[in-house]
Amino acid sequence: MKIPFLILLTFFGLQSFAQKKPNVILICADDLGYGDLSCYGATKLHTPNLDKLAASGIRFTNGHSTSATCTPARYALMTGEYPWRKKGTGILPGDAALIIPTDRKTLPKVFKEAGYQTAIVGKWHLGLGEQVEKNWNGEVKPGPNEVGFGYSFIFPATADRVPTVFLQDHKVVALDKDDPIDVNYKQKIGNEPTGKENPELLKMKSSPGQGHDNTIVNGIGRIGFMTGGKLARWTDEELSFTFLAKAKQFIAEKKQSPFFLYFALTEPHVPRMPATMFKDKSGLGARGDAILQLDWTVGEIMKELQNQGIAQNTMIVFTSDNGPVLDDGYQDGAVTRLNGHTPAGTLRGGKYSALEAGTRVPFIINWPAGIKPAVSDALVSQIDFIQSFAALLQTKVPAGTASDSENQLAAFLGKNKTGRSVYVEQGGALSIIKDNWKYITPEKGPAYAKLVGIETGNLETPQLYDLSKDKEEKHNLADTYPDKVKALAALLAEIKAK
Ligand code: NG6
Ligand code: CA
Repeated sequence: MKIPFLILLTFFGLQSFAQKKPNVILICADDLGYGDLSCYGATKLHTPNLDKLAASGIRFTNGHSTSATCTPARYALMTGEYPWRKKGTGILPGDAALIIPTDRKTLPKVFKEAGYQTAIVGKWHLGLGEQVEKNWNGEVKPGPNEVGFGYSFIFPATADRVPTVFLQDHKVVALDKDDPIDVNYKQKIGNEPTGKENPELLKMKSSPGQGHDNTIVNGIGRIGFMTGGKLARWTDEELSFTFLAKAKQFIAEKKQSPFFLYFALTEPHVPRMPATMFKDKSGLGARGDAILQLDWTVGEIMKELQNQGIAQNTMIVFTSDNGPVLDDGYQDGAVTRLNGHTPAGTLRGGKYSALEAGTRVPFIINWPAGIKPAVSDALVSQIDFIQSFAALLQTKVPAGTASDSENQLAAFLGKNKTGRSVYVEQGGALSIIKDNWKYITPEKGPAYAKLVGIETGNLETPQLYDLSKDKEEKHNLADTYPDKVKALAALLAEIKAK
């Protein structure tokens, strides 16, 4: 007979422990694919820490972000709203303004209002300040602190975009008033070398036709132009160590009160320039090495929770913002040294794609005091975090906000095996999934994105897949079930009109 863990705890007189609000650490990787971890079937790469997290938690086989790129996926995670409802939620440049209204209910606000200490450490990519033109040398706001994080230690956009600096709360870290920072995405500023003009200065070449040839920082050509802030610029090799140190510090400082930490890691997004201890370790080039670094970082967090004595009642949610890409702008061995590794597992597509690998990502929830180890096929999504955590913490999300988010707490805790019945995915095209049937809307444009080497899912006629038997999307059944196509198209139109 199986006795639920919470009842067991009560039986042993540990009721107050069982009822204590858990700490929550949401770890979001950047561009990690469904097949990139050994617990998801990878055989050429070994990720022992994430495997351990999965084995002692719930490993979801049908866990999703909303979108096949970063900004929209993270917008949905924060707000519980489908990003395609709002203009300007595409991949943001490094100087973009904040795209989340500060009066909106967000995931960190749900925690904050329930008495949690909240923090973000890592990649932000949801814009900063009220406008594009901003002074990077003063207080840069509004940003993460204004949308619900009590503490923030971030980089603004992506590792391949300027400004390549950290911001702590509202300030660039290690700012030098005699060397002010300026950023421009329209034209070159200053006299610093660029990847285009001085390729001989690069330690990692950018890929032909994929940009990444503007200002050179740390031997790497970036997207966008930057001057000044020489002391403030990060060293890519220690990016993750820096984030890890800040995350550990927050955990140690806040361990007495419940806390919510959004730990937004940069691996394995480009440029992949891991620390020396991971260089060449995977045998699969820099992308494999970056995944080993990611796994190690997660292991360090798990160790820290043990050391602080709070591992039992800390929930770790691990996921990724979108699917995998090998060549996303730099020649770093990801393609040439792949060695048979399959970043998307058996799925079709990848980052940018409407096919499953665009948004179906690794998804693990571990909470020793609250859930039993399992593998779940429930359809779960990051868009449901806000309503589900509000339910867990017994707080309310006002009507009219987070309106695409569902309370799927039971699925997240392994008590419900189905999860969502209806879900909309965003690649280039929108898709709708209902009861395991997936309809991809007709879309013009190339079926294959050559530069990044990914199937886009674009087809000018409808696509219909039965994911219960064919999550590989090999058999387009649109002609066999025209009524299903019609019904799903109508349902999508209805959701869009909401
Ligand atoms: C693309 C970049 C890619 C990456 C991506 C954002 C080019 C040619 N490609 O536009 O390198 O930065 O944007 O990735 O510029 S994401 O994971 O943040 O969405
Ligand atoms: Ca991403």
